[in-house]
Amino acid sequence: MDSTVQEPASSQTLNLDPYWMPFTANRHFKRNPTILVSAKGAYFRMSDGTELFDCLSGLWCCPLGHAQPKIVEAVRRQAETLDYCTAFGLGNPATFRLAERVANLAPAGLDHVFFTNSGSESVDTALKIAIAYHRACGNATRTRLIGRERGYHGVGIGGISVGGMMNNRKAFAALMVPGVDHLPHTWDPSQMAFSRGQPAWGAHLADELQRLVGLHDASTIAAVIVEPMQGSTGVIVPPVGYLQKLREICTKHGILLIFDEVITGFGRMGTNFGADRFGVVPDLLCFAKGITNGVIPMGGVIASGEIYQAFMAGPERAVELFHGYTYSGHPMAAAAGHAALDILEQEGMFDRARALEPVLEDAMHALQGESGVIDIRNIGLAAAVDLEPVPGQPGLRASTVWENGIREGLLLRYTGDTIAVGPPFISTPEEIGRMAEGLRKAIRAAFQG
Ligand code: PXG
Ligand code: PLP
Repeated sequence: MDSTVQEPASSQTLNLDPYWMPFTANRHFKRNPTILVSAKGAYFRMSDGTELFDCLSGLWCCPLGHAQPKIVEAVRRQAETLDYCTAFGLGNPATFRLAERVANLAPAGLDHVFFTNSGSESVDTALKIAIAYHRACGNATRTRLIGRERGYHGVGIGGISVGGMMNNRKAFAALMVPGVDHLPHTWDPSQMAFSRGQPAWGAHLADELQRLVGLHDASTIAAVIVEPMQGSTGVIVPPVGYLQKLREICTKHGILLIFDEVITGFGRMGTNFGADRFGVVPDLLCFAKGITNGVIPMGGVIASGEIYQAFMAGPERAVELFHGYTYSGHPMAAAAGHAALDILEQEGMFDRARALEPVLEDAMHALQGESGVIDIRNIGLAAAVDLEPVPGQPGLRASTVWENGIREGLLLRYTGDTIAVGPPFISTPEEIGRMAEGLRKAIRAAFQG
C-alpha cells in the first residue's frame, strides 16, 4: 500500500507507514489521511489551508484554544530556566506552587496533589493509593474495585479493568486486575431521551452499589471509581441524586469514592470540578487534560488529608508511597499549568463556560427532529447526539458524519454512533451556533447518501 502524502509547503513526502497510530483505523487513515499542520485559537488548519473549528477542544484538553500567547511564553521561559528536574527526592518551585494552586481549587478537604503525566496514569495512581491506604489502615482485605459500565478510565491495566467500554477490554482480558465489579451505566433512552442537563430518572441505579456490598461484604471493597459525567462514551449525565447516593453508600461502608475528573475538571462543567457542579466530594480526584490546556502532558490525583496522613505514620526517612513517574511534576508541565490556571481564573473562564452552557444546550437540542437523531444530551460545555446506526455496521454512520463535518469546517469527534462536542471556553455564541448548524448539515448528508 502506498502510504505517503506530500508534506505541506515542501517538496518532501511524508511517510505515513512507520507510525502505528493510537485508537485509529490505521489502514483507512493512511489511504485517506487528514493532516493538521497548525492551530490558533479555536481553529485547526489542514495541510490544504482549510480551517476547522475545534469542536471537542482537542480531545477535551484545550479549552483555552491553541497557541495561547501566555502559555507559549510560560513554556518558553521555563525551558530556558529549568527544563527538567526529577521529583524523586528533589523539588522545584513551579511544581510545589502548582500543587498548592490545584489544592486550593479543589473542594474543601481534598488538599494533597500527586502529579502524573496523563489521565491513564492518574487512574492507575488513584487505584494504587486506594488499595495501599486501606492496607496502611490495617484493612488489607479491602482490595476489590468497583467501576461502571461504559466508564472510560484510560488505557492502563488498572484503568481498563475498572473501565466499562467493551472494545477497550476484550483483547486484554488476561491482563485484567482480579476482583473488579461494575455498576450499571445510567443511560436509558426510554426514561431520559432528549434530557436537558441532569435526567430526573435514575438515582436508584446507585443502589446497585449496596447490592455489591451485600454480595461481597464491605470489608473486601477498597474503592468505587466513576466519572461524574461519563465523557468518552458520549456525555452520559448523572441522574439527579445519583452521585449523592453513591457518596452515602461509600461513606456508610468505609469505601473510598474516586471521581475521575479527567474531562470534568478545570471548568468543563462550568465549575472548578464536577464535584462542585454536582455537590458531591470524593476521597480521591483524578485530573489531567485541561490542567495545562493540553500543551504539555500532565495529570494528577488530589487526595483528602485523611488519606495522605494515613501514609505518614512510618519512620520519617522512609519513602511512604513506592510510586511515581520519571516525569511526575515535570517543571515544563507545571509552567504550562500555571499559565493555564492564570487564564482560567483571571479571565473569568469558569463563568464563561457556565454562560455558554445554555447556548450550547439550545443549539444542540435544536437538532431534535432531524431524521436519524435518536437522543441529545448535554451538561456544562459538553453535549452528544446519538444517531441511528447503519444496520449491521456500528460506527459507520457517525464516521460518515465526521467526514461530512470536515466539509462543513468542523473537527468533530465520534465514538460508536455518537457525536460528542465540547467546544473551547473561548468560543463565541455565534461559533457554537455555526457548529450546531454545520453538524445538522453533516447529519442530513449522512442520512441522504
Ligand atoms: N479518565 C477519563 C475520564 C478520561 O476521559 C482518561 C481517563 C485517560 O486519559 P489519557 O490522558 O491517558 O488519555 C480519559 C481520557 C473522547 C476521548 O473522544 C476521551 C479521552 C481520551 C481520548 C478521547 O471522548 N479521555
Ligand atoms: N521502563 C524502564 C526500563 C525504566 O527505566 C523506566 C523508568 O525509569 C520505566 C519503564 C518507567 O518510565 P516512566 O517513569 O517514564 O513511566
